[in-house]
Amino acid sequence: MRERVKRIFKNVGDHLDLIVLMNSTEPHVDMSFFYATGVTDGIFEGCAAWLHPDGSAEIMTSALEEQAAKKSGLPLHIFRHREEPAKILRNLLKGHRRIGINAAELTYEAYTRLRKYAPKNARFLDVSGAVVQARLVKDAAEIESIQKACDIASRSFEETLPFIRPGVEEAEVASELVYHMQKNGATGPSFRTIVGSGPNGAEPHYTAGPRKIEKGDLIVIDFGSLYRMYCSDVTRTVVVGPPSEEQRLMFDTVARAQEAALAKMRPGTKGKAVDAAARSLIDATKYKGLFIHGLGHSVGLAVHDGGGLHMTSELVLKSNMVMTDEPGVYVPGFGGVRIEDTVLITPKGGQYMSTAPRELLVV
Ligand SMILES: [Mn+2]
Repeated sequence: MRERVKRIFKNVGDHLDLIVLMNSTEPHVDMSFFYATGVTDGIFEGCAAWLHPDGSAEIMTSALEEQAAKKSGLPLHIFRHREEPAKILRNLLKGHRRIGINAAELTYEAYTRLRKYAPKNARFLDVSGAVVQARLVKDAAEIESIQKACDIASRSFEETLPFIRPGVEEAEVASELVYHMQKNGATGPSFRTIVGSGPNGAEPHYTAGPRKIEKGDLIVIDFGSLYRMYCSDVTRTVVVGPPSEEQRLMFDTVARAQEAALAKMRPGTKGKAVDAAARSLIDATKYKGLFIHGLGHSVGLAVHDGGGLHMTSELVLKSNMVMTDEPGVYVPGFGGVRIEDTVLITPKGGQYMSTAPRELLVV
């Protein structure tokens, strides 16, 4: 993980003595802790990673997570009761003057503790931008985990398809999908599974509820799995029974927008140009203005892992970034269509990592 730590320091530019990534209580756990240490299991509440400019790192961990932390091969500072971290923090902060913190993920309470135990003349600097920059470009191990998360999600979706039929509740479809993902080796879902049937599909961030699926529904199914702490993010829209002309047109419009964006997903392209490729296509149809969110986002240790591809995005794509390509059209009261894939940026262009069938599936 030395390279990852070095990359964070390099992105900071300024000289720093130390970077501290400090976790609080779930969900206030900084995923960068796992990025920098390479730990792939455990929760690590109240734990911290100490990063040094030479790329080395140390972990302050509770005894609860000692075994998971050991696998990192990094030096450990283990605490067994509540009073111990104070002593460890004071020792580890000693002699450091310029200390980097990931302000985007550090709670104010944890920051106050760091201040308390740091030398009086220490200065804290926010390095969250440098951390995001480092995490945006994935290394081989990260790509391998995301690919596995995509494979599990794709396969589980196909296994769930026969279960989707009139009379089944959205929530039942969601649980069936999560069941298959975990059975296929996922640690769990990477976010709350969305199954939006009929009019519910018009709300992009609807989750899943008691509505029973009806004949003629479009169903937006947005899901992903977690593998070795890495996420996948996929959306498929299915139709119950033969699609109407309107449903087919909506679907084809979104499918063409997704392809148009994919063709732009190559190194050197700005996020806003990728978004525009899909948006201009949709806005040239009767669905103008109904693509109401950004085109995509980075995926990694978090399902929204940093940068995004949207109308004003200045983010420049680089090889080995992993981004979603997820245009949609939402017609209030009628329903929605979204098609989403997790995409690896390669020197030759965007490559779908998720492989679940992409055409309009009739169930
Ligand atoms: Mn997404």
